Amino acid sequence: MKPISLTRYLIQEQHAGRINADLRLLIEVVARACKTISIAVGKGALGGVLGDAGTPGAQSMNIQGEAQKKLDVLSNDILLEANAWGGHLAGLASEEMDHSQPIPDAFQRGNYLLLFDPLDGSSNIDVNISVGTIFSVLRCPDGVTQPGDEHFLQPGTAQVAAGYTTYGPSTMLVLTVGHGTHAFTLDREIGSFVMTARDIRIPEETKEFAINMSNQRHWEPPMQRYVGDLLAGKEGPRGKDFNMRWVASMVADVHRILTRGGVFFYPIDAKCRDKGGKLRLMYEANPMSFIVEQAGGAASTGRQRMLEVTPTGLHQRVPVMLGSRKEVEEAVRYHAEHG
Ligand code: AHM
Ligand code: MG
Repeated sequence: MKPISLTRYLIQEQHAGRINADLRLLIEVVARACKTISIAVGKGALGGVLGDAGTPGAQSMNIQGEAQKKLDVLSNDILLEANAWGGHLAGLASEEMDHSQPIPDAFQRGNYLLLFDPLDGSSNIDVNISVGTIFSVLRCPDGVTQPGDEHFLQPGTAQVAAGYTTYGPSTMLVLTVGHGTHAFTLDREIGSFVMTARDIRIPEETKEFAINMSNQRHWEPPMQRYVGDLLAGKEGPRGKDFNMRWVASMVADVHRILTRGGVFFYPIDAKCRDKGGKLRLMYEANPMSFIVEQAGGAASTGRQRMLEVTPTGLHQRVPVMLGSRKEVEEAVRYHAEHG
């Protein structure tokens, strides 16, 4: 079969009545912005884009109190600029911005809301390890022309599209519009995303898990017991040996899971307990959970299906467990036993 471009795939989805022209064009704009980010990431030190944002002694921080990298700021600007005038959005929200932004009066407005983590895994930028962009698309509530933060607080089940781009050895865009999860590889010579995996299926079972093990002593008891049983291997209650991988870029870890199965965890630990977790519901957990569910996997907080969490804040954090369905269910079972 001749490979098809992202553009052609989106047109086919539109003709099949699964997306409208506005959503198609919105996704095209996001994909174009990701190509620009890919070029900036790819230049690395040659582009003068590595290192921290701000000035020495006056490090730039985001709303989460995290130090921003130059590429965090640049990627945010690229996505904002590209999407502001597209005509398909009513508003945008970013992990790097305190509040959402309605589309200015000077531009044509549309009916969608876009949320993004412009450069996830940015602690990996300076060491040349994969980073990525994650995005989520919601509908703007009827009758709202100037959306505020509260209009973005919709559960993950309300997403109409979600995707991520991973800037690794190759740049890949993984997308769902609610009809399966598909992957597109950037053909750098022709400058277009080409479908390289249709209808990805995550194996239901796995022998590979991803977690930051250095936090082990800070986890809650069910997580301690669950991972303890994985580490016990063949001799333990699980009766099989598990392998571990941790890139510390969620996009790269999730991408591996979509490719060959596995489970990803960022549980609550003593360091992030007050905040509710480390990863963000609206920019990371929800879009990734939609993508994973559409590929036959599962995603949970440990106590609730991720996509059914009612958001209470734009930058809300949650514990995350997602990937191979049966293994996520196993981890959830450990949590249920602890109440
Ligand atoms: P970021 O959005 O500030 O880059 O943080 C999110 C990242 C995830 O990509 C990754 O899974 C996690 O933080 C890594 O955390 P740790 O450094 O604790 O291993
Ligand atoms: Mg992030």
